[in-house]
Amino acid sequence: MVILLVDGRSPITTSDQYLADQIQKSEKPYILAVNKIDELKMEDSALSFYELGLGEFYTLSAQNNRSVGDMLDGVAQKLPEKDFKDEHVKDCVNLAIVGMPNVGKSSLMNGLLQEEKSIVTPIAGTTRDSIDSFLRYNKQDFRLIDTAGLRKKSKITGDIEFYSTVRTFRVIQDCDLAAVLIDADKGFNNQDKDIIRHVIDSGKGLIIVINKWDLLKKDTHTQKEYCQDIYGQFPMLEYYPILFISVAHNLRTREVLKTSLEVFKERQRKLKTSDVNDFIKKAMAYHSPPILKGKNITIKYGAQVHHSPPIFAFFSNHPNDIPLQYKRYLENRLRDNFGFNGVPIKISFRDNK
Ligand SMILES: Nc1nc2c(ncn2[C@@H]2O[C@H](COP(=O)(O)OP(=O)(O)OP(=O)(O)O)[C@@H](O)[C@H]2O)c(=O)[nH]1
Ligand SMILES: [Mg+2]
Repeated sequence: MVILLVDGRSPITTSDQYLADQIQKSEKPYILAVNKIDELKMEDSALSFYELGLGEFYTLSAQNNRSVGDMLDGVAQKLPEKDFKDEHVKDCVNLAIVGMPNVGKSSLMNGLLQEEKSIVTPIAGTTRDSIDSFLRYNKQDFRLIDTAGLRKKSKITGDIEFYSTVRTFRVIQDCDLAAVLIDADKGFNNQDKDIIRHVIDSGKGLIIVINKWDLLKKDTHTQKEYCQDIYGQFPMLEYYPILFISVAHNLRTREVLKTSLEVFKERQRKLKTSDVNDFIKKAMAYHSPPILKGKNITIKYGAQVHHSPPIFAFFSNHPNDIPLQYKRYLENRLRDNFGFNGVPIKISFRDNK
């Protein structure tokens, strides 16, 4: 972990910029701390430090011990999570295969393992009722997480669907991205929507996989119509990949790995602060925020403050008054400009004062 401490009373120096670039290249966790901000009214003078491209920063006064504790909280937050999350395997694409019972999750996992020769023995996840397998595809290690099938003579007499939902949610918590399987013949239902919503709300990557495509008569069902039907029910899914496969006929199953890798990489992307600010300027020029109750809303600047999942901070004079529609407009334009296909994006609107 690196703390870059800069002098908040002098303009950005070339060595500040050099160090900021080195820190980003190192991919180590970091904190930018702007020192010598002795009192609240000096905060504004620190705004120029966004230009370093390191995103959010802490202002403090080392001499007066002002806000040093806040910075320490930031340090604690950024420490690697591996100490707390024992089941998350690093350097692996942690891909959860989830969906309603009988959609073909285990079949898909077995199918992929048979094709990719470098199998490591499947091992049981200790806290998730899951079966994990490892494979290598395109020079990348994958950990596939399948929820273990319910035992036939289960002692659980309660609501089986509720039980499998709880397990699904546990698996989602532990992945980088989830492939949500849907039975083509049964269609897209409310439980599928709940699972999808949960994946998105958890900030995980998402791909929709329509399995058993072999069972549909293709003259009446085209992929395009199927997608349109899904978008009609869940418009946000236009920004997530939808694959049509048949595990039984070995049709396009490898697409699941290819697309997963793409989504995994999109989720890791971090945009440069200058690009985000150019974007904000253009988006506002094209379609300015509405004037509400006589308030002239502007978004002054912004940065991507986090990746995996991507989180943006946009600073505005009236962060609490930006209408939902305008927020959606910004998110959609952000996606049109920068991609992030398959990845949930969060924009946090903050006060620029
Ligand atoms: N027609 C057809 N059948 C399939 C396909 N994929 C899987 N199946 C069948 O669907 C049934 C369920 O497959 P599983 O892989 O056990 O499904 P699952 O999602 O793991 O089920 P649970 O673990 O019980 O939730 C099996 O009979 C499979 O042979 C497919 O692409 N086409
Ligand atoms: Mg299964």
